[in-house]
Amino acid sequence: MATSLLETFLTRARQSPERPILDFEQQRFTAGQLAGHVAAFASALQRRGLKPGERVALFLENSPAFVISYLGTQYAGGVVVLVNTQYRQVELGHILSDAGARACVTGAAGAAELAPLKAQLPALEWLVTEESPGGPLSAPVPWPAVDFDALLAEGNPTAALPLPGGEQLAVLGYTSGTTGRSKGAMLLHRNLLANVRAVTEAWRWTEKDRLLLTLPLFHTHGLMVGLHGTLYSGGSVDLRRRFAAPEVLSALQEDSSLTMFFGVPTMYGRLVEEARRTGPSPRPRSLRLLVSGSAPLSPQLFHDVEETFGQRILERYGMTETIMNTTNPYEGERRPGTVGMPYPGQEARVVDVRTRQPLPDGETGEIEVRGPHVFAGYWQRPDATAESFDPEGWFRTGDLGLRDRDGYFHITGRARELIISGGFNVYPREVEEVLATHPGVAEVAVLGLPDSDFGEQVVAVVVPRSPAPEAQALTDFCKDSLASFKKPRRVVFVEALPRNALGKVQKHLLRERLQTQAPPANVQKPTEP
Ligand code: MCA
Ligand code: AMP
Repeated sequence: MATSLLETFLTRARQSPERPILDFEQQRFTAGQLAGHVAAFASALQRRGLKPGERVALFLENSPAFVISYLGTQYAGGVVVLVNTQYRQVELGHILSDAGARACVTGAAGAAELAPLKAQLPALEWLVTEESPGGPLSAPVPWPAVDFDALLAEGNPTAALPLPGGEQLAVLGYTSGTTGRSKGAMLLHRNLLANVRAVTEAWRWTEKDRLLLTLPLFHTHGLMVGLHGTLYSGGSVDLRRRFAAPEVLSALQEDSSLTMFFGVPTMYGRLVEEARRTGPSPRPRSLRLLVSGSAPLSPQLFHDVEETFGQRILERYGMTETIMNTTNPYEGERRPGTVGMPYPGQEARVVDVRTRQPLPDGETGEIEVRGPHVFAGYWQRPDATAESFDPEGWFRTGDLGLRDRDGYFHITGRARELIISGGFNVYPREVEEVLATHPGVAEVAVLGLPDSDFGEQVVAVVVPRSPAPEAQALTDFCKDSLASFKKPRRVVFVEALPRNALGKVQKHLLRERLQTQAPPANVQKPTEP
């Protein structure tokens, strides 16, 4: 019995090396070719001194290089650190130094973004640079850099290296927190394997399947559902650099080899819009499964997708720390507004937020999960780990919800302050911390408001210092140090923030006020609080 997904992939590749596995732009890889590149990458890393348990950061867009580096790092015994390509200095500096990454695989743009962080990253020794799409390195970087293809050429494609054990650390997935900087969720090889088994079983994923994958590989949804499922089932993947609604819609309508598509609600909203714009077209026949997750899917969008694609979308619920938690049934009824039931072999329950006692069906509390998919804790954060688990091993998700009488879970809110914009998470505090350092900002509160495209949008409510800054200046200020999706889409100036007797900002009052005020643009002049 395999102890890692990596082992399953390598075994399958040995058994059927000619099987097509990955398509990307004009490139095609059979399982045997991919496995050869993975072995070459891994053996080259080892030759260059990577030791088991050492961290390699991937700061890369979707590409075969991502897939090869991901599996190759694990095959070398290393730990993959996932980094969103939109991250800027604040997030990058923190994640790479916290993880103590020894090497980083990136493109030209990523290397340029990293360069000013040299002093902050003493553990980082070298870079692997992938040429496309930013072209070759245009400026010198303060680390030795080896080209990705040159690194592959250094390695041995037939190397048979020791396989990682199930208890070994495979991935650090950074997840933001309400307090302080983001934490690295430690996922072990056995977590990855247990979850991919559960997902492929629940969705009847087989070697006949072909997935259209446009989700970014640096997050759980694209990587640990899309890519892992493909590798485990023996199916194939049509991997795209990014999501573009016109291309995805035509592929789903015209490419009869595709059987599955996974996305966040924003993607489905855009596909429905695109289908309305282009007019009636044949309904895709081969497509057997559309999956939505990472953010709430509205019942309206559920019905719009059904009308457009003739399919009831399957909504599921996951987290970086736990990969996938619950899923609507593949064969049974997929209910809009619900996230279904626990995957096979996993547990979920709802507890009272104060007493932590389990609640009866129908009552709202915090969702907790338990099972072999749940991570091993936060990297070098025993305090945060201890706070997240109860003594019986239940993990506190921070999501509020209920289980209905039929056993379906519903997510009704969040116990933590989290904005989910287009499937990307934004913690108000990290945006507040950046804005508070702007000389024109006396006080600031950041919150999420509904958005028709992204589900929620980041809004900053600012008490300015005189002279008041332009809203655009504050947005640009955020973009300089944080991922662009975290920048406020709307900046509202007020004279004071509403506070309670303890001095805590009453965001619910701000939210109520702002929701009743339609924004004339993304900029508003100072108004009464
Ligand atoms: C891009 N922009 C955004 C977002 N995405 N702004 C707010 N929210 C967003 N989600 C901004 C960019 O910063 C940029 O701003 C401008 O939009 C255009 O950028 P572009 O890259 O062209 O955007 P896009 O292609 O339209 O992106 C939309 C997207 C993308 C395809 C929906 O956001 C996306 O791939 N989302 C999926 C995220 C995901 O995989 N989440 C799973 C996490 P400017 O031009 O001003 O710089 S895993 C998870 O949540 C758990 C485990 C689970 O259950 O799955
Ligand atoms: P991340 O930290 O990026 O792993 O995001 C995990 C969070 O995304 C969860 O804790 C939920 O709040 C949210 N999430 C994931 N799937 C769903 C879903 N189907 N419906 C509502 N929220 C979801």
